[in-house]
Amino acid sequence: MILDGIWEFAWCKDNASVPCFDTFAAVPGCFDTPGMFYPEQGTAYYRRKVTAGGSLRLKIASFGLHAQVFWDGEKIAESFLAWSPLTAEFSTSDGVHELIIKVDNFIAGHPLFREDYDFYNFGGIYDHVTLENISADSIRKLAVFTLDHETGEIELQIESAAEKLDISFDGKFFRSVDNTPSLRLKVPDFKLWSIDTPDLHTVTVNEKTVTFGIRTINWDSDVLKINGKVVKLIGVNRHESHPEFGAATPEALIASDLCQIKKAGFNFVRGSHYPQREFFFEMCDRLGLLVWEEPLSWGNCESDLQDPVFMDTLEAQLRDCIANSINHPSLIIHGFLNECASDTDAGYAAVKRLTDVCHQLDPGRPATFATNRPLTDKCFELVDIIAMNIYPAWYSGEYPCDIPGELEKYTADLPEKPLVISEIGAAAIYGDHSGTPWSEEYQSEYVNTVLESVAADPRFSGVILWLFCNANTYIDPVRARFRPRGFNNKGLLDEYRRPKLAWKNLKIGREF
Ligand code: ADA
Repeated sequence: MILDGIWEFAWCKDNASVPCFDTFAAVPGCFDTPGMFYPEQGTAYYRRKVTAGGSLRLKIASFGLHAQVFWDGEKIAESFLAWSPLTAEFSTSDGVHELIIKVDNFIAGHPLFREDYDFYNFGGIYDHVTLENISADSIRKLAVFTLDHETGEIELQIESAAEKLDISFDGKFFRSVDNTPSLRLKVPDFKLWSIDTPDLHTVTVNEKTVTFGIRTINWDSDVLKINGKVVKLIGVNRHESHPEFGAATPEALIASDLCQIKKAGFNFVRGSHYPQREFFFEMCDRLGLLVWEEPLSWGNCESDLQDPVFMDTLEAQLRDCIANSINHPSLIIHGFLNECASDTDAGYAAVKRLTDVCHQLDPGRPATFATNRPLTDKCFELVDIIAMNIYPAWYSGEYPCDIPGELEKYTADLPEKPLVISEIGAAAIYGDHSGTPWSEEYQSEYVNTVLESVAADPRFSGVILWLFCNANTYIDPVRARFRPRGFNNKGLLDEYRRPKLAWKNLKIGREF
């Protein structure tokens, strides 16, 4: 049962006041968008009646920043893992019940979010709220791993108390087996998933069906391969953000963003800087767009990396990301810790810990983090891909600057691993045609020079432009100098998806 819709709504400036339900709000929806309480921090209460009974699983697919769930007045779940699903399993009598979701967007005291993060973290319920009946025999986990793209051999990992497992592929019965946690088999009549032919399969085990794709990723030299073929990533970073909807972007908007990205010739999207929604992955699977997902973090200094609460919460979210996204063939890179203190011992320990988690839970995908200190980084030996955020001719270097020359600085003396520019870009204010930095012309020329330079340089396995479209930031006197209008203006489109010259004149080379 999907519980989306218009719920009763109450807003409090603090966490403790008694809520007064004097209006209504949409679920999914953010409460700190301009039509609501932007840019205040506070607590929102969403309330509705639900007719249900038995053993239930309630799921809030994505929220921010801190959520608590009350069923008939009793707290049944709480989570600080913003952007990840929150689930509660519980039993209740048949009848009509009261459901309240309490969400706040306080930054102080949050285990993962920090005031200096360079994006506005909206408050609210970002994605569907669902309720389903569960039984003791329900399939609790069904994960598919491609073992061999030539034969279509896969491994199924299953968690269930059911005695027998009935397996079907693409709706056709395949085999019944005794309960087992792991099973290797060959998918009948399999088709490979790739960027150009994103063919998908379904597997059903008892009552549960998941969609998956058969493809392998290989990174044992200095190139990346998908299904044995070298691939050069050309992509954009994307924030889940829109001035009217906040992070609760409608699925129609996500679909249109991703279709435009694919149509423009890109093959890759980095979900910066938090877990991505299920719908986002479903679209990328169908479109043949490759994805980098990462848990919530940004620019973390040594003290964060040494803080057990921060690190434990981050690891918990990384584990969740991997478990939730494991079946999506579009997901090809597990990331974490964007621009952390990776030139320190604390950085080394943190990157090692999270890389080990990725390798343990998912040996079939490479793990990495985006560094902003490529010349002094200590962690390249730990990760599978070297990924660097660099901003020549924006934060460094003379204007207009020799971009190919700048790129060369970063390629010397690196271990033999695929090398990707995980962020590069320049800001442009929509409508500024002065030709100087901050103009559409400057950004357009910059972006095409970057694309051409990376295409021409075999040392790079890809480039991920910063940023698909403008995204909200917090507004304060210091930020105002770098984030005019309260936006990160490096979008190739503006925040309403109006294309700037850079998008209209994109030149994506054939090599990609
Ligand atoms: C960093 C960071 C991005 C954004 C970008 C910028 O590289 O990873 O989130 O802040 O800089 O626009 O300066």
